[in-house]
Amino acid sequence: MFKSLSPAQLDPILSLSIAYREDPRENKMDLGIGVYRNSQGETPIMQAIYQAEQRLLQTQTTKSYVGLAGSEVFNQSMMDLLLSGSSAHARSAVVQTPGASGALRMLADLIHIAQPDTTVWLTNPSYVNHKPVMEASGLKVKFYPYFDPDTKQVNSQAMLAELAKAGPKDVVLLHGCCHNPTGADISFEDWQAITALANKNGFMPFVDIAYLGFGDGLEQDGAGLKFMADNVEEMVVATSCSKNFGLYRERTGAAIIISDSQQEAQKAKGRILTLARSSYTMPPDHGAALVAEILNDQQLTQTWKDELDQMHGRILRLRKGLTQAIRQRGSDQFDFIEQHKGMFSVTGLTPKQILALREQYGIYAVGDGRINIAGLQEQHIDHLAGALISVTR
Ligand code: PLP
Ligand code: TYF
Repeated sequence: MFKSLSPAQLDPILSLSIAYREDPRENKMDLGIGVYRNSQGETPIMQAIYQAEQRLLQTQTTKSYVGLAGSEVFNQSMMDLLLSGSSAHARSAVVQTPGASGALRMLADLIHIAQPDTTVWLTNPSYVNHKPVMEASGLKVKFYPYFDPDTKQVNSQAMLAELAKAGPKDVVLLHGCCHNPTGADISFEDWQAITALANKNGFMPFVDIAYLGFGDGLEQDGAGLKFMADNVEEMVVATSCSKNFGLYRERTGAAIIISDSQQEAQKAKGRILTLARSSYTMPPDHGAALVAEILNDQQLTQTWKDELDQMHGRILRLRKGLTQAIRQRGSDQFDFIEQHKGMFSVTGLTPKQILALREQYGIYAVGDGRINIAGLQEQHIDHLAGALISVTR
């Protein structure tokens, strides 16, 4: 049966992690996969998660099934986290999913069922898995102008000019904050302009928000999404607890459907549950149970917010430190790193230069020029600054 299969194409980011692990050099540096690391280079379990786990151990009495939508306490908490104070709250429904990845796929499947000839518009470039997931659901994919390789910021004008051509058969995917891979985010004015275009021309926004709290903090990172949710009739959101709760392997996320009424949102939720039943049936519980515990306890919520703030603060210091170290070497060509948001920056390095970083310096970065700032250790800043200048000279 399987002999006719051709070998699978490996995910470029996951393959990079494997290559890094196999590299025997002691001073190697992993700036590839999007995982937050502390000053010691570790990805520790967050304090709030640790405390919630202790509580769960004491209070959980069964591992029996939860239900197709996962934990409704978690679902409600995610909605509150993203949409508190928003008028969209009352016309939204949430399904717990295995990570944002699960949410992306369920929502893409839902769109395909509702309107099979939909085209999903992605930022150019976008998260490596966006295109494969959308295409696996049977949707067409096209890219809209986003990152300007010269300024290393969003080319807002080109983006809005292209999005003005999207219509009722289109879905426009936006990164809620901390754009992956570039680190270049749209402004609040862009959110307003895209909202106006959606209302005028009838496309549906699809927001993927996987890094809430890593850019400018919890409130500000969700501001664009909340404005849009308040002002459009229909949109969907995929969200993740992988990064901001450090729950990567626990596969914790949610799909949110915002519609013109609670009834319509619930109908869409029902269809997602049918889709889940025909694939994984139910999401894993553990991560969602922890998040629900944290977000429904004032003290745990505060512990979580404080730690997230520290992580966010550390990323800002790393961005500043790296830019300064490069400047001290007489170059301002990487100043944009300080302006970028979240874990990643696309540096503009060519695949050849990225290879040189890896071969000559043991620095692992993604082939498209992306570096994970949150993977950097303070004592390696100088080494990285020198290497970046050397390979681009
Ligand atoms: N969306 C974006 C933009 C991401 O960067 C990631 C990264 O992991 C995901 C979705 C998937 O997240 P999860 O681990 O929750 O599936
Ligand atoms: O972009 C990243 O590095 C993260 C992690 O197939 C990731 O989003 C990378 C590749 C992948 C799944 C997750």
